[in-house]
Amino acid sequence: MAEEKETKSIDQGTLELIEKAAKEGVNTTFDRAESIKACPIGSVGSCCKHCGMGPCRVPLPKGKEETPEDKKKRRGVCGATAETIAARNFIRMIAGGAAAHSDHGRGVAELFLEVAKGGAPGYEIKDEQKLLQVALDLGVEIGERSNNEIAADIGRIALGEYGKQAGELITLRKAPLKRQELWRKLGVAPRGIDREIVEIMHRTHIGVDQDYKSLLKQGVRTALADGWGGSLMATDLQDILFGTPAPILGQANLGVLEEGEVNIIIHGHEPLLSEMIVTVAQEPEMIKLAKSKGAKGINLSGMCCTANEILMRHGVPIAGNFLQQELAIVTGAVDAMVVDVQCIMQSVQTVAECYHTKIITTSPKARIPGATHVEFDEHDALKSAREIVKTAIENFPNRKGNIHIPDNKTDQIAGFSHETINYLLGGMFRASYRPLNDNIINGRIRGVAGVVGCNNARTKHNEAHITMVKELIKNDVLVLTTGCNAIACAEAGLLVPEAAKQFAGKGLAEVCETVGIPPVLHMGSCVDNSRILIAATAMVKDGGLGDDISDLPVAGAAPEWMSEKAISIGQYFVASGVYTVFGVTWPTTGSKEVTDYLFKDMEEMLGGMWAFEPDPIKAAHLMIAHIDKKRKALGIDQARERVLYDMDMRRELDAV
Ligand code: BF8
Repeated sequence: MAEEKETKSIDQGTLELIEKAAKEGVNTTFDRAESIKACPIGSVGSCCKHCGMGPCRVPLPKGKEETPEDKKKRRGVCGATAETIAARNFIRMIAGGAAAHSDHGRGVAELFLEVAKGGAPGYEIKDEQKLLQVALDLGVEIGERSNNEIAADIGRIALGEYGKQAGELITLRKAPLKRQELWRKLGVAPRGIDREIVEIMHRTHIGVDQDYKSLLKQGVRTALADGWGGSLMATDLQDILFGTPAPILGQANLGVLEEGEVNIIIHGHEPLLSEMIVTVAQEPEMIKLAKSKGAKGINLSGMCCTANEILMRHGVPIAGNFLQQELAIVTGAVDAMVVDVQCIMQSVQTVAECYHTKIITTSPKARIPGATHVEFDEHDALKSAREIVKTAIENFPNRKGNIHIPDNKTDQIAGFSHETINYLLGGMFRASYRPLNDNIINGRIRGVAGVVGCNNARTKHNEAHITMVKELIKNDVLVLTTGCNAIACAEAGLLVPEAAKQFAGKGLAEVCETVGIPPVLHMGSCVDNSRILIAATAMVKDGGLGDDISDLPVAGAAPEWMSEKAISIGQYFVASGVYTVFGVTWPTTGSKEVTDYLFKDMEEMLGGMWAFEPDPIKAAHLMIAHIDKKRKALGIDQARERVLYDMDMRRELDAV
């Protein structure tokens, strides 16, 4: 039993709850991952189910090299080759991911416009400085106009970007100039967000685009529409409405649940409703009501990316990441789990039925049979939030008594938006990335890695995340994190400044100590990967590290990815010039041509490319090798060999 437990998570509390679930006969994702085998043909992209003549399976020949004769036979009923099939499947994943992020962005833009027009009481513009910055980015007149007038124009322009038919997305202009030119030259600058996603669905319909290179190019265009379009707008508009994150102390892991309080977990992705729940849970009438039911108070916590959103802005604790969602309910202490969209397992409802937990769905786009539905109305968001919090409080007396909350929680410092990093490094009046660039040039920091993405029930929970991140920081690579990787890092104690001394290499530790930052910087949720793009652009603009993102000593990774969103993110990292390594499994290995194109040819085209390596240590070293390659190309590889830096040497390096 002990051995079996060991294979499922590196986190003690998670293991305790897996065991509790087993004892109580509760089926979880960990059980299903064992009983359901992934289809070996579909998982490598060799199954086409896009029409009623299929599904057509076109597997590689078993146990031998593929011959030209074999290749001829690997076709679907319509004649589509294994390459076409793998590329179609891959870019449909991009379409799914880009749609999820961008539809989230659209929802934010709609609310934003309503707020500007005064139609969404309870919301307000919290970050005026960012409002003005975004106005400048989008070419909105500022002059003597009120914030609401400016915001209304921003909202209209942002919404217009979704349905735009021609030209290119305005926010592409935030990328380095050289990168923008490259996208234009390659014909991958997205026109409108919805248009690119729809075009993937069209091109991958039977009998349309049957050239894998052409299909993959549309994948690039659509992913760019996500990263530099829908996701970027979601982040920017959320910052204006809810505040741009700044460093904040919080806690993480299942131990944040409180036995004596009403526990409400907010799970999903969009902060529109969760922001209101945060407000309502602090209202004296709600606390009074909770006490009248025998609770000491109300304890809010988050799960998955909603958790990151409300942590970054309010310090609300995080109960867990993707693979911990059912286990939170297994504690027996969750009175309500409020969900909106994305990464919510349908089984939270079946697990909840074994305890007393109420699952409350809130989005008209995402219903779960058996759950309570309280539809979020942005025109009266406080009313929706109050109804939800009341439902949770009234459920407190229904607990069944079989409660176990693991005794594990860690401190974390989150809130590292691009603006915050800029400020921390350079100060209010000379905010810049200069000290980061300088420390990369002088070799104290070897490079920067964006490590992001999901958990995957096919691998040991959090293991690849933590192994990779520790290996990177040990080798003086500063890590920027988002999504479920950020939560894993928080749970492992990597998001506090003291972690630098304990886990980072000497150079990185020195810089972290001087600036007072952790070696791993939590930048937010998955849509906030756009913050990493902006940080990379700021590094380029600050000078000394080349003139495009592809020149920077940086790399990206998603060691435990599973969602389509992760594929879209990876593709926009690659298309932005970043070498990007994924773990677990790779969805195109059924076609050598398609895989080679992604892993090799894309570097020639875009300066960034995909790689696949399930071993997190090896993957970290692929990233480090790439970082070193870039250092060499920049002529700063020698700097790392210097041991002591006197002032003259520093000045010399500053002048590079
Ligand atoms: O958007 S990292 S499991 S929660 S998909 Fe989902 Fe993956 Fe977590 Fe957030 Ni992102």
